[in-house]
Amino acid sequence: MLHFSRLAGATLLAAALMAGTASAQTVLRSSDTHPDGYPTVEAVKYFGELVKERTAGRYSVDVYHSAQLGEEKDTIEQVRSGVIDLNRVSMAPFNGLIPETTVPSLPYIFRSEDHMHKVMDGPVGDQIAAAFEQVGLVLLAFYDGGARSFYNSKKPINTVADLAGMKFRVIQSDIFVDMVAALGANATPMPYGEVYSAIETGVIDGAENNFPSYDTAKHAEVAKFYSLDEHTMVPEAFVMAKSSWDKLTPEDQAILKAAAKESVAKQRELWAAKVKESRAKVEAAGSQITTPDKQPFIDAMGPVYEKHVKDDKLKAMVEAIKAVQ
Ligand code: GTR
Repeated sequence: MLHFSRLAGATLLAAALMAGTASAQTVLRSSDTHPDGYPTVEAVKYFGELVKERTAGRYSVDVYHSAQLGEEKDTIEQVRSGVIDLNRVSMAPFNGLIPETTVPSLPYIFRSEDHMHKVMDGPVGDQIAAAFEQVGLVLLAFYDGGARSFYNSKKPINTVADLAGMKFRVIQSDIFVDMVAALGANATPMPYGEVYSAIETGVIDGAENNFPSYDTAKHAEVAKFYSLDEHTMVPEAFVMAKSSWDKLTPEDQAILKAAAKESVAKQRELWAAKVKESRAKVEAAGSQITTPDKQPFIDAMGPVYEKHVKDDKLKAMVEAIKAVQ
């Protein structure tokens, strides 16, 4: 009898311990400036589902979309210090912090989306990913951010000369400031969330972004002239705090890496569909899209390359990108 109850007790204890382990859950918090449903938000959610499934619920991901945790620059600091675990941001705001991110942010560095994919999926992409470690981050994935183009509330832009003296909000990166200056216009870096009212009140004439951002941030409502100059194709970055990463076992790290990789294919699919949907939506709502000859825009970019591609490492990266067919 005594023996039996001891056994029962031990079984109960083991069961309790197992239950304890099974219910030990870590929720990883992830930030995104975009609203729910946006391809980057959905891709990170998909990543989270895979992680939850493959770790039997030990890890899950909560996506704080719509800049609930702050504007991009602030959330970059939060993820670096480990206040948040994950972050999906453009690569451009990293330009001042991580020199290697300069290269894919350069104007007209990519010939096409296909070229960009080949570069980011290849050795140059690996080199850029590795550089994130310098600032306390682990790069989990590069996502598509399409091509960025100018839009404004004043007039259609068909030539570089049409931009003269106009005022554009740019993403917080010196490359973007210098690019706009090289085109004869004025740049004001400001957080994404302030752009709508800055255009509406006339503080700026316009901004620059891809169709899904132009649409979902409602900038199309206040700036109906969209000019397809496609000046940059800067990819998005999905990063994890090194401090959160280091808490994972090597097995769990492998699970996260694989899930992130799978989320890239998903994001690219969602992205392609969203670009079409957003373009159709803004056109139906009255946006006027012009398609300028890109060559004069490309020709104006010399000073940007001279200033931002100075050291041998970056020069070699630019050459390596050009050589990718
Ligand atoms: C979008 C990008 C965002 C943010 C935004 C901006 O294209 O996906 O992460 O950087 O542009 O211009 O601030």
